[in-house]
Amino acid sequence: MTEINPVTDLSRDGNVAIVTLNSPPVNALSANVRDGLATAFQQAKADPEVKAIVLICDGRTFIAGADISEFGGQMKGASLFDVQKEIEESPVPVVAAIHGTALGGGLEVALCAHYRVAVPSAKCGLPEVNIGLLPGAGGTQRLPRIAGVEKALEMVTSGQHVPAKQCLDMGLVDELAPEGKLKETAVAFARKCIAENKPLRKVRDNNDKLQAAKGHPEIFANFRKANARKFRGFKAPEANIQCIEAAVNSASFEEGQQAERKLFMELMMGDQSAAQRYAFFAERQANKIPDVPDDTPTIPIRKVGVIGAGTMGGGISMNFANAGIPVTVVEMKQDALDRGLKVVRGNYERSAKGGRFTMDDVEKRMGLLTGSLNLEDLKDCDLVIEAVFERMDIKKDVFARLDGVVKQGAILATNTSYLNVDEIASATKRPEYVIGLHFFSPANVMRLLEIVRGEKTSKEVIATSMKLAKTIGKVAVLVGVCPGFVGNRMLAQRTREANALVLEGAMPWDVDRVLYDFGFPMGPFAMGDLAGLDIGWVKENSRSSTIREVLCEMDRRGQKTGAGFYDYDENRNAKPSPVTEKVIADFRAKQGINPRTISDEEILERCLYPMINEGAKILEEKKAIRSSDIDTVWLNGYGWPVYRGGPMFYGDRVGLDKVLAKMTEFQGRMGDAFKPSALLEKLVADGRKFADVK
Ligand code: 3H9
Repeated sequence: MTEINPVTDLSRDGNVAIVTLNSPPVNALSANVRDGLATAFQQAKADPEVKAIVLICDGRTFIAGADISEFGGQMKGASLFDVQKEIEESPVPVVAAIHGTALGGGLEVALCAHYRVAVPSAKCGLPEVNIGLLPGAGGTQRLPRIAGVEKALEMVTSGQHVPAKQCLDMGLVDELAPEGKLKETAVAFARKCIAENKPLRKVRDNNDKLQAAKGHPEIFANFRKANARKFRGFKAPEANIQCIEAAVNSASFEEGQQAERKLFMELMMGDQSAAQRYAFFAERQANKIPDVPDDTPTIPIRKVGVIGAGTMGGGISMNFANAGIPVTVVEMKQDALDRGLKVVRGNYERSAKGGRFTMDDVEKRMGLLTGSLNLEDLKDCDLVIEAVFERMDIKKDVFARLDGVVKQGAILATNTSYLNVDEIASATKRPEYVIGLHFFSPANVMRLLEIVRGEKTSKEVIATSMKLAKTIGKVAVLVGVCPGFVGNRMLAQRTREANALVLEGAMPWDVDRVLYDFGFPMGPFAMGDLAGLDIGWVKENSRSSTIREVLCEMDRRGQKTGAGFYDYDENRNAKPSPVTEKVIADFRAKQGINPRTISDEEILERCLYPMINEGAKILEEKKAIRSSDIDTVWLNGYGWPVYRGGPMFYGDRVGLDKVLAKMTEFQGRMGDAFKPSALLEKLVADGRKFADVK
């Protein structure tokens, strides 16, 4: 065995050379890895006894891509293209041995090998689109040559990780190795290449699959049309499509690769990829809690209790059943329990019909859910999550009772979206075991989990909650106790301004359009109609004191009644409503408001800058650990477009001086709701950004 460099070894098994990479955590193609690979292949090829070469990785995965943290800086050492050339031009066959994931540049390296062997649990993909990029090392040119144009389009624009068995079917992988026997199988495959004198198959030379798509521009037109909604606002999917088009229409592989290079560089230098790369690291950074080290002990969660079988409780329960953890769901009345479990079953059956899993899986998951009307049945749960009505007295009562029933050492969590977790904890004798687990609706779908740390919550309970979030596939962000925590606290600013703008002269559809064009999936008024305008509205107490109240009084309660802020047709398509327009005009007249024309620019600034300012207050009060955690909340729970990086990233990009100047102007015009936070003022005075706050 020869150590080529600290991350690369070269060894021999008879006449097969084995190049082994070991660069934790994911063998990303950093300068060291590229140098090691280039040198190892040169040395292996220079050895006259070597008749084939196997490339394999130690650790949990094959190469998971280029090293994203190097992007935007000066590239050092051998280029990825040098490495690929060493492999593809090898005079002896090269076999890539894949386990874990072969992603991005990692798959692009494997595609230069002459053959690929993988274990069944391995996955291959070109996920660059998810960080606003495209596979820039020939991936868009080689993949369609092996998988065909349609499949390649799907893979590069979705970034999906394709299981090894499917890769085998599409020719991306040549042989499956038994689990745990990758090295032996790859070496045996290499020996077969030698014995059978197998050709040095280069993917780049295989044009058959491209021929099939030549002269059929409709393949691309149809694909764009079918995905227009999904790709809205993003630059990378279109650039990926253009690269595959170039593969089909170029005179040579090199010409196609040049087109790929040009588009790659444009994306790499652009704002969207910078934002998406930031979001990638922000999400992972959120797992790091300065005073809760990685080796903090955790509590095993083998059984979960959920109180409440409503929309929220049902959705929360599904997360655990999906992860194979049994759940006891407690309701007060049998019919509410039956209804709740029926909704869960309906959700699962819909997924099964959509092909996401089998009907057997539906039964398996339902089998993990036990309904009960008795709190006592939660006594041996390791974690109980309360999802009852959002009222402090009710929550405290539930917690006091839980404290008496549930075994010592178990976690008691509240799903409150707004209330004071410390006050809830005070109803128990174990406040160190109380935490907020704020799921977002629909709880089985939304990725965000705000984990609310109470004053007394123990580190063990925090570490357990963070780990559990991973188990159930959530993006967790640790936040502190304050009204609305991070997400809803900032949202309240936007809601206030959206309503104020309508009073001053904008129409709900103007506000919605501006936010939709910014990249949100929908604006606040369309969202209100979807959720139901009558959430929290009580007919008897309604005094026509807001436009929303007036609409509810008219039975315009949103999509479900066919009308709300908008009018809806039978397919729930929204149209601006003349009725709402009149309601607004009358309301303004009653209040003595003389409407004015409001620019789109003002709408955007009024909706977003107070949110950014509130984010600054949250940071200042240390209710979030870092500004990127706030962004992670907004990206995963509130539809902030990922290509704009989150509100704090956006503030930094716009320039905090500009945000401060506008807030000061708004404060002068409209009062202290716009008072700039001390942190914002200080950062501007020091010429610093939110990202600099450590
Ligand atoms: C590319 O390849 C461009 C090419 O076309 C070439 C053009 C010329 N770089 O996610 P995890 C870190 S673009 C640097 O928690 P998991 C990550 O930050 C790239 N670092 O683990 C984390 O660090 P820390 C295309 C990376 O098991 C640690 O590894 N490839 C990279 O849940 C563990 O990550 C991709 O986009 C990277 N490429 O998931 C794949 N990847 O511990 C991106 C990971 O300090 N990666 N890290 O927080 C992934 O999708 C997942 O990380 C993976 C593992 C599925 C691999």
